[in-house]
Amino acid sequence: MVGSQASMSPKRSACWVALAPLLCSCALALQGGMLFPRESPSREVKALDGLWRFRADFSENRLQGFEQQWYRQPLREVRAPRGVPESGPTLDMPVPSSFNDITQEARLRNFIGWVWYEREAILPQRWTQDMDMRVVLRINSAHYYAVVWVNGIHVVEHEGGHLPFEADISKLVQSGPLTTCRVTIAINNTLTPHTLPPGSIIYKADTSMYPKGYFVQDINFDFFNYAGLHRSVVLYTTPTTYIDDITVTTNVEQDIGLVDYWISVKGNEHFQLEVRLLDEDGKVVAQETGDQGQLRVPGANLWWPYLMHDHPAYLYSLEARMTTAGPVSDFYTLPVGIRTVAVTESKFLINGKPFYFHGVNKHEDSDIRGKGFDWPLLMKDFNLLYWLGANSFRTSHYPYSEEVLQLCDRYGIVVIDECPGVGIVLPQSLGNESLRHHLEVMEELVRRDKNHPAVVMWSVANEPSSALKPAGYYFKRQLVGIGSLSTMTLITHTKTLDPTRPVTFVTNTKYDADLGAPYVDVICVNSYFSWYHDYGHLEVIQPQLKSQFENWYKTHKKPVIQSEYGAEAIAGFHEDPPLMFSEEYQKALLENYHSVFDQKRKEYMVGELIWNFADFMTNQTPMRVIGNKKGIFTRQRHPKNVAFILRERYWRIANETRHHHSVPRTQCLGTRPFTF
Ligand code: BDP
Repeated sequence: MVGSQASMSPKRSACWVALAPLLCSCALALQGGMLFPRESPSREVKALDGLWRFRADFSENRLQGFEQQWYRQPLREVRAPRGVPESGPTLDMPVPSSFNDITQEARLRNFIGWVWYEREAILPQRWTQDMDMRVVLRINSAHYYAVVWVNGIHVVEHEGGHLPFEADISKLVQSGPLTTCRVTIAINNTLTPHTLPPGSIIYKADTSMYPKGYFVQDINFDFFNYAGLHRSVVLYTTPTTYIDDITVTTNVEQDIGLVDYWISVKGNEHFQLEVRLLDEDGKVVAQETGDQGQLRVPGANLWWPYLMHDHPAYLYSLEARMTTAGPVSDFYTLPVGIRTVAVTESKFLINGKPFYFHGVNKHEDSDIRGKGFDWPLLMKDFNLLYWLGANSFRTSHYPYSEEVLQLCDRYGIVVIDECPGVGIVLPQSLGNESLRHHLEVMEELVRRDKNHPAVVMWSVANEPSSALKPAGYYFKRQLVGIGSLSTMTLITHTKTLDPTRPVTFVTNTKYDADLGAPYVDVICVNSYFSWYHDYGHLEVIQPQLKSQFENWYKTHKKPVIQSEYGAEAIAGFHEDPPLMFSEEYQKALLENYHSVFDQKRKEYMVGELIWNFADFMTNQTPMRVIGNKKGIFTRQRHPKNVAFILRERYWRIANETRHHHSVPRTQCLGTRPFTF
């Protein structure tokens, strides 16, 4: 990679500098909600999926696009001033998709720096003429840092590649006789020690070995840093007085389902709210008025995980109807699952019943699309999860698309919702600057996913260097100074945002050295016995795994999940006796793990999540053969032999634990509202 600087426009650095005091000064609470854009009688949604014009800024400093203000006129018409070389023609780029694997250009696949996306959207006339309508531009995922212009006017910037952000563009599109608007999005995929995930740009200054200005992106996580517009970009409308956010928490008393709700309305202080809860047959089972209240549902159908009940994943619909004295009204419908979550010293309880996670870790990853959202892939994955008898997954190692979580709600797949805190290994990634950003990402994550019944636990990180001294403070749970969010560290902060769900992070640190583990609700441990050490020695797995469980439990007296374990197998490689990378070795390794799991799940072990659901792309290294091959399915979702072993196991476990019909006692961790 050639270039003197990978990343930041002056604008970008300025933005980060400007954010710092804001975040320090306890003003972490985000402005406004992030309700999923849904059509309703008062709301329209227009997806801007399809082909966008695309140009990567290959200039040496990667700043040509900013210097030439590519956002000011349609990208295709940009003519470089005399003497300055053209940065190249535009390409057609599909959205949603990563850009990396779309073309045959190696330099685009490995590109670091700014890429530019642009397209026109045709607006219905009423959107531009009805002054009682808001028009909002929402970008569901732009990895990693994004700057957005509409008709050449800067409208929003956002840091972080996995969570949505929005701009109200009503004024821009309603200021003249416009029928189209031009959306330009510049995206920078550079990772620094303070981004999430972190990374470092390494400059290779030795010109006897590298071309002038050569640099590479170094990362400490094991998946390819795909970039681009990974999820839909949408335009949607609301009335000018509108339902901005809804927060729902649920509880159960005897056989009565309790749905507490808080609704925030923006645009006018004078409004009425009617809230109705409908069952799956469309019958109103409870109603209330006002912006907060409790809906009581006698004989409630609870939301149960897949394979735990005959009718899993029961969803009610919460219909919110806001009216004002004038003609404006707004409608929003939110799916609601009534369920409780609790953790004891040795159990994870859903609706008061012990829940055992038999599931997978996933990635958003596939051929050609990279991390681009794709409905056929998603449905295939859910069909495979059902086939496998999996009841859960962890969103390793970043928040997945909202459509994924909606399907989990509908199918009863339980989710450990992980933020992009992966690869936090350098001491500077455990400092205040990183922590501030991490707290904000947790706010964005909880704000987006708080209402999903499928989400039962937050994971704030994967395998951080939790033995390093600053980790104790970084992950801490106690409130150090009342009234100041900046003094709350990661786990406290997350628990304040959502007192109803347990919080964890996933560790691979030794049980007696982990400074963050005292603050989690559930111990989640990754281990790779007989893979990353004692290679080839399957016989060490059982004693090592037993000590792992016993040590963690003895030290912390908390339920334990085996959050990762696995072995690489290249589909079609066979060896007997088993050798590493053969399907037989993967099978034998799993069977050794399973015999220990079967002892420990009678005690305090509450879950096993295989690494990984499917093979996935990584950086090129001598340890990886075109990606990580620890999938039980190939990247194309073909089963390896081990998928059948796991299928037999998961169905057997499910049959031991299904059919819990009795009504649980109240088991919620709390019912306070969120603090947005
Ligand atoms: C674990 C990481 C995961 C890796 C896996 C592996 O959490 O992201 O892909 O190791 O090496 O430590 O396969």
